[in-house]
Amino acid sequence: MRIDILSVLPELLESPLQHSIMKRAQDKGLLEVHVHHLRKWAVNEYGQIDDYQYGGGAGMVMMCEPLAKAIEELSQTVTYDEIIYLTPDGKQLNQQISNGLSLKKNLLMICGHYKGIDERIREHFVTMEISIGDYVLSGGELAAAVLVDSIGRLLPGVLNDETSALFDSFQDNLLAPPVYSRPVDFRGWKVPDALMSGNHRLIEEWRHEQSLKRTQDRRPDLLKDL
Ligand code: 6GU
Repeated sequence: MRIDILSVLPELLESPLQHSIMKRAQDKGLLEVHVHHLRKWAVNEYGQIDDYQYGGGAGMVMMCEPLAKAIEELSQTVTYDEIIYLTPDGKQLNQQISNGLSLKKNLLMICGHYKGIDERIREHFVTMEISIGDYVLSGGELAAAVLVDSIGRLLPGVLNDETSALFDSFQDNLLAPPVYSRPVDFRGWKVPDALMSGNHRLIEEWRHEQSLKRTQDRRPDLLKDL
């Protein structure tokens, strides 16, 4: 999969995409991420990409021209399956959306700043608008990093058996069960007997029960969705 990202703060995207599982995905050639500085398509020699909003009011708007030029130039070499604008008024990201996007070949992500991007870019270029939750971030970069991570780890071959996405919370609308490691007794706090039984069926039953209980207690809304 290839992901292109348009940003005015590409530095914010570097670290999250260059370590751990995202690094492995790229090293293995399963994921290619290209971050483009929007200033490359600025309207003048001062690197301007934003301007005041019509109608007045505080806050700048990211202008049409740099975004349109960037999208059109990139689209000459890549055919995008989706052009995604990261915005707090988009559809809230969930595992289903990430699963769907992980099946695509080419994605373009646009990170907003200031008051956001000119509405005409949303109308004429953007095919999907995504928010990562009901809170405000300073810009779309951290949201784009979250989205790339959630998609990238689903690509076939990125995760190994141990980290398999099949066992993730949310993949089956259930939260993950509690986990324990050595020692079996820490300060008198014991590992549940079921996990020490050596009986795989008993262990799986216990884990499933715990998942259900945890989901009922903490996220009853997930069970309603089933
Ligand atoms: Cl995608 N962008 C910004 N700026 N804030 C957000 C967000 C996105 N999702 C939640 N808050």
